[in-house]
Amino acid sequence: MAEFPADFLFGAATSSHQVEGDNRNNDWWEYEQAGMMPFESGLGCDHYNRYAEDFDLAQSWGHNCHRLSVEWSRIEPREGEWDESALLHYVDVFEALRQRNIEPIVTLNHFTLPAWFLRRGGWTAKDAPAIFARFAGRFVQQAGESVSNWLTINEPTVYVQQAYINAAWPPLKTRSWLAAMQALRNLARAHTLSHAEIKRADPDAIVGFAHSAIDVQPCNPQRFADRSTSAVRNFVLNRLFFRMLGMRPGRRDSNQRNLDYVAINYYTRCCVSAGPFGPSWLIGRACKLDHHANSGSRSSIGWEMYPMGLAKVLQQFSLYGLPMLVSENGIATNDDELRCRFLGEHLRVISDALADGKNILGYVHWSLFDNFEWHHGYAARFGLAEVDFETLERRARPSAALFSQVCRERHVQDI
Ligand code: IFM
Repeated sequence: MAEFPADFLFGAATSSHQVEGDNRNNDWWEYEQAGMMPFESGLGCDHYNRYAEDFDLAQSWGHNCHRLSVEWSRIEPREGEWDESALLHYVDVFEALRQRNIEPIVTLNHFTLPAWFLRRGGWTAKDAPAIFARFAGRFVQQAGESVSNWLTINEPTVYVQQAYINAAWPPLKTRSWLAAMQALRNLARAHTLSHAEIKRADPDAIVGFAHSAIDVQPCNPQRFADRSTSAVRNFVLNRLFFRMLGMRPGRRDSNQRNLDYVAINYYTRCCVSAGPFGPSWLIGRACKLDHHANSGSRSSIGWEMYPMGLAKVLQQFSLYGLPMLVSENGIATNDDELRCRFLGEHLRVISDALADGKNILGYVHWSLFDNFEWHHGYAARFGLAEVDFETLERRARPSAALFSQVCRERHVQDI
């Protein structure tokens, strides 16, 4: 039987644009209204108004932490103009969690940007890091009293890929390699500056950023070319951003300067084969996986279930010598039995890692309930609770009960 310590954090995550609804001042909304995105977020899950009942659900399931993000475009709808009612809203949201004995883990930027910020160049603008840090400092000072666990930015490497390489998210750029590098560098700087601002406001706070970790493997380990491209891809996807923060595996003292813990969002693996010569030759091509004998079940958006990869990324990121938090992990599926299996297998990997001496603070499942899955719209169902998008009614899935049992009993049985 796999065990978890009494102070281990167990909870679920959401993000503002995916659940709040009616986020009219951000880049996504602008692009959605202009017909440039495949789906519209609309009313979302109306979490902006229903947060109290949603937190009742989390409390009833025994969650002791909850990860959510604040919507910068509500708080600063025009450059330099602050909306008091939005600030007070988030103060109430954090208080509502505290009243339920749920520790808030708050992300300051989860992909969406105020429309004005994107118009002036988004993350590629020279002064973007300073502007974000100004927002972070002011928000934490004015609304952050009941929060002591912050994540500055969600998945910077995913953001730059989707926004500047794949043309999937605003500003819909294709293969703009230079802009992508500029944005990534500015995101790293934004993290460092806002980390300092948060610490100035609350020296006891713990501050990280959420990293999208992927287990990168060579498609054919016997082929030198596959091994080389997979090493390069692993560096680009898993280590480059940490390097931009000045972090090196194995150097705890210098690593602690701008990061208090490593937050890992883990979903799947990627097998890489060397491709034909071209701009992306160095990072190779992700193979389709079907020809791998050990290929696992797929989510409704095609991601392979691969719990062993979580063990590998926990090992890889433990080398930074900081505590780790699994800040997202979940599966898009309508088959809740598969979700139960996914949960059980990933939780067992975490408890094995704990038994092996790894310093893991907690596990946060993505997501509390079904929500707006970006360019996949509302069809990708990640929730512990199902949402009926006609009535907005939430219905707990069996996986919510299974996870609840783990949260309460602090162990996971074989499923
Ligand atoms: O829904 C997203 C989330 O916004 C960031 N991490 C991955 C999730 C599933 O795709």
